[in-house]
Amino acid sequence: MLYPIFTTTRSVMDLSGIWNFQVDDGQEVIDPSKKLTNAQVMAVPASFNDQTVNPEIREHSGFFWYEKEFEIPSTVLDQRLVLRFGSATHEAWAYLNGQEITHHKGGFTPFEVEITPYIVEGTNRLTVKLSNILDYTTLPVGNYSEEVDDNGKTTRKVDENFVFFNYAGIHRPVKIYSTPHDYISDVTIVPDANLTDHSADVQISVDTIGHFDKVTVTVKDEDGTVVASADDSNANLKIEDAHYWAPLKAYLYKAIISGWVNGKVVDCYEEPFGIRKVEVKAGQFLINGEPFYFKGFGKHEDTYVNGKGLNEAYNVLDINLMKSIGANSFRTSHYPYSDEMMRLCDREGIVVIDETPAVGLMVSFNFVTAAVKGGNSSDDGTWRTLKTAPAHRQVIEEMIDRDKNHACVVMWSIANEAANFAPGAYEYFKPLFDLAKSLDPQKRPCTYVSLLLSLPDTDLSADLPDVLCLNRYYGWYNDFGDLKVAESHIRQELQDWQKKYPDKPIMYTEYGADTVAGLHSNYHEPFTEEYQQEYFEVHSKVFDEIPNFIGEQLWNFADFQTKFGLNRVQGNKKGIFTRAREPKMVVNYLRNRWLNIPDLGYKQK
Ligand code: BDP
Repeated sequence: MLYPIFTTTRSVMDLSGIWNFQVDDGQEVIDPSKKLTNAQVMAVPASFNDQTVNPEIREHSGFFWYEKEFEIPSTVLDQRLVLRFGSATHEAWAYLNGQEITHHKGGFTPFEVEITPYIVEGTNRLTVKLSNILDYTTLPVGNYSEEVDDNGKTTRKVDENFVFFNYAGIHRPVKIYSTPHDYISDVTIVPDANLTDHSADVQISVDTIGHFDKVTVTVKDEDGTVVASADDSNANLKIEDAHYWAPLKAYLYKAIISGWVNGKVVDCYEEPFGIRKVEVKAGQFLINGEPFYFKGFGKHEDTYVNGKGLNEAYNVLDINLMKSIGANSFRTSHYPYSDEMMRLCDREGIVVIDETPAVGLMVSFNFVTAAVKGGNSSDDGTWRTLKTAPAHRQVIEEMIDRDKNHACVVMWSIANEAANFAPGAYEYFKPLFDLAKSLDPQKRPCTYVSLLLSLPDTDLSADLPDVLCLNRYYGWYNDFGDLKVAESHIRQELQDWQKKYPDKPIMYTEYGADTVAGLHSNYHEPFTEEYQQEYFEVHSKVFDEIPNFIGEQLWNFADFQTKFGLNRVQGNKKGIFTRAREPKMVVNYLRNRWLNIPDLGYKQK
């Protein structure tokens, strides 16, 4: 799906700002053909939860409404008009002037609908009903229950089956963009870098709707010089002396696509792209032919007040902080991030593992890990219980469709911490890996990230991932406070994986210790800044011993909000930065380590 941009033939109107908002408590029937009667103000894009001081609204599970009135400039009224939501969490029904125009389920991917037939001159009213319900059919997975009281009032409850606050609302920009009636509907770019002569073959396929006499494709470099062009909607372009996109050394070309009628450009679209080669070979992760070492984070879209709503200033700061400590990458744990963040990473050279919202696919999540190790005792029933496969297929399609052209995306993560140890896991995941592989025009590697119950002898689907991505908490959820024992467990497990899959690269996609900023100890007590630093030191030591170990993405970039929990002190404190992005002590240690690890060529064999 194309990102809405201004071009010589298109314009974009942004509906960000103050909207009306009303919680649907079931007490009155809300009729979308009428104005909301009891609305309060709410900023968009942002989560609604932290904009209120009313705990009942903050914790509300169920339905809620947004509403915005706007006018359309008469200059674009003869154009094709499209309404696009960057995301609406988790399920949305949109009404324009009282008529339902679209419905979308899934809170982290964009959706759009042509609104030309519904728009009126003068004031238009956009009404959006949202639901933040998560259950065993949705991604993420929630434990859902409802109670009806004596007066017939239904109270819904979503207990997150994952560790982040179930923020909801209109999280990403709502835009109306115009195109001509005959228009460019999609662009797919597959750059193939020829490493021997430093050239590239770039395949650019253009989809159109309506009639064009011809479609032309022009590629410009960063100076605006035309380096290739073709009169073909399926162009294969040769670029000599190509500038490659590399980690922290981004280089973006621009494809300019024009649809022509009678010698005139009727529609025009521009897509930035990078040329780089990604391969997994002999236990290494190669970018442009050189072994890449992932240094970075699992992150969250999570900031004060905005919640999971787009916060571009934080995005910019986060990338600056990453660069300042020598990080080169992150995973979009645990859902696809905003279009805006992906475009920023393309531009800044940040390497991204792009993850679906498949988190919580383990019905026994939270129970004692030791109890399910090994054999049939590990059957927690997940794959007989969950009904997430259709949502999973849908989100893989939507994520790849949206992100397929991004140079920053080097790997797809199909899920986070599923019950890969439970019978049925392989059967569940095999078709999803096949789907992702078949949909991705760039044929990127695919992975899932696994939790501690998925060990070399218990993970039933570990043949599937191209890279073994491990979330491990030795020294925290296991071996709590005992880093000596933790060290030997980390080493032993990594050696076992390497023995079992000598050709698969291995990386840590999570490891961390909750740390309350400002808490210190002479005795390396858990929760202190000293313990956090020692925890990472011990891991680094072992990582450097394992030849196939190709990256460390710690948990988490910053402290973030969660539901209330016995071990959550105003959220998860595993950040190396606080939620306000202030550094904890360990940042200096990591900066020292990471600035001395080259992005390419660290683990030569
Ligand atoms: C892992 C999850 C991550 C959590 C982390 C933790 O993948 O989302 O935040 O543990 O508990 O299970 O800190």
